[in-house]
Amino acid sequence: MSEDLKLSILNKLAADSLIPDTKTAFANVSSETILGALKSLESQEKVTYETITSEVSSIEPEGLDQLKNGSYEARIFNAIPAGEQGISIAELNAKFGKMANLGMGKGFQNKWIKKSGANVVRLVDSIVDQIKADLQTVEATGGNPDVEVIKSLKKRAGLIKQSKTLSYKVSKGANFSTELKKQATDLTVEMLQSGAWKSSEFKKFNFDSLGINPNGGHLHPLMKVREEFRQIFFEMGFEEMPTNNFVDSSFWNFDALFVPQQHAARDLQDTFYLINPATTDELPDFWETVKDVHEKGGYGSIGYRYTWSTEEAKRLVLRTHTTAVSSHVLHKLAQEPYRPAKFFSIDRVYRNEEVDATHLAEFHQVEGVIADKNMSLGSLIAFLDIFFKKMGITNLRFKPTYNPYTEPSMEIFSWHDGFKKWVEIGNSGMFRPEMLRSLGLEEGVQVAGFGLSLERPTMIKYGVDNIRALVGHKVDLGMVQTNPACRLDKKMGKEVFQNKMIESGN
Ligand code: FB9
Repeated sequence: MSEDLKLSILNKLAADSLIPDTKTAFANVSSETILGALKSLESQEKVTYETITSEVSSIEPEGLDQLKNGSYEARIFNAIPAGEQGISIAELNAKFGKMANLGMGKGFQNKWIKKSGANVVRLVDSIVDQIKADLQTVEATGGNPDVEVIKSLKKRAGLIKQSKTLSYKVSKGANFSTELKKQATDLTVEMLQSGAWKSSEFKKFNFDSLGINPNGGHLHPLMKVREEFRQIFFEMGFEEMPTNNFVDSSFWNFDALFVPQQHAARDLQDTFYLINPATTDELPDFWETVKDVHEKGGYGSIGYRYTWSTEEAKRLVLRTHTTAVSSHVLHKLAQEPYRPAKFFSIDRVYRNEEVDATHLAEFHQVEGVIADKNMSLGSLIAFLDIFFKKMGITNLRFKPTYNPYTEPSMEIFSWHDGFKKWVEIGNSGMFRPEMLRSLGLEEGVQVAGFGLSLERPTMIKYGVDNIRALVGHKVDLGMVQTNPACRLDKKMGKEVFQNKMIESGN
């Protein structure tokens, strides 16, 4: 196809030495196809061309109806009998439906008709239906009437639509000829061996052609919000904890955190226990310290007064919280000379829980721990104020709660303007000495901790009200590919907490 088109362009040029407007010369060929042929002929310098942009008007369905049957006002006028009596508006409405109002409105405007009581009467004997006439002009000129006509028709919505058309003025190029030699697009070994390259014409490289957009990866919204949290933590001087072990022993996930072995959280319906391997071979060297504090207490605690089982502690689990990672890191910290330290983790945790619109069996926990001396619950509250302010969440309130590994513990709430209610945005507390001392941290070192999920803020940020639309096999990849960048800044918090928070069980 395009070869013949190229040939017919060259022949036309040979005949007329100029093609003033390809749209008329090649009426049934799209401007894209013509452009393709011209670009190729231009690359062989056979032709040069200029682009002609013109507006063409096409008549919309409503326009076609008035072209065929006259404008609404003309139809109304023609329906009104001459004379004082005229016709009742009710009759016109009955006869012309919603067009009656439009027609009468224009008729009044054009001073063709007027109201008299419940009727309308003619003010003139005859009218000129300019709308219909203009539409006929558009049709007759193939959509190129003069601007007056366009202007008056554009005043009425729905009659005509204007679209830009491209056309080209083509002239002979420096290397014009009517014979089209197939241009080589590659210098091949055969051409080199045969010497054919000497007589071949090579297609010019088109350096403007756009490359194929490599289908790049897209960060999942969760990962974008995760990145925002990471930046906030780094900003506040936190070190990131290594979370690349979803499987851990009950010892690190529970026992080291002073969670008693018969605690409900350790039950099957809350925790995924591994079957193979079901247990870890050995416990870390300070396991007896943990055993003792569970059984007999110490460090000011009376302990739980039960027989602690190493077998139970060795059972392998899918970690139920990244606090398991915190216990590893705090134990390692205890091996070093004392230093205040801040650590954070953001990664997957597993809870064998009922799945509902906002809870899956796995979610990402965001956790921060702050080890220091002379820290009080007040410093934790003050810290949380600053932390959440960095994502635009203000106006916090704290409600006492219970965690086996922190005392005192607090749920964190923030007032949500949109829902006129307090929304739970996390949990926190001061880690118990039974945990810290048995991990090896010296007397006087306190550790504050807090945690929240990654899914909740992400769902709110991206307006996702069912977690399955955010995570899992039902996610539409389009959402991942097109979701906007994430800024967990002041605006976000305000925006989230002022208008869009999902009415979900928080
Ligand atoms: O994320 C939660 N809520 C939340 C967070 C942010 C948010 O939006 C922000 C605007 C940007 C909106 C809501 N929660 C914690 C509260 C609830 O959603 C809760 O119902 C569900 N929780 C999860 C656990 O569910 C079983 C969220 C998850 C959670 C809970 C507690 C911790 C971590 C995650 C913790 C902890 C902790 C405590 C002390 C010391 C160390 C860690």
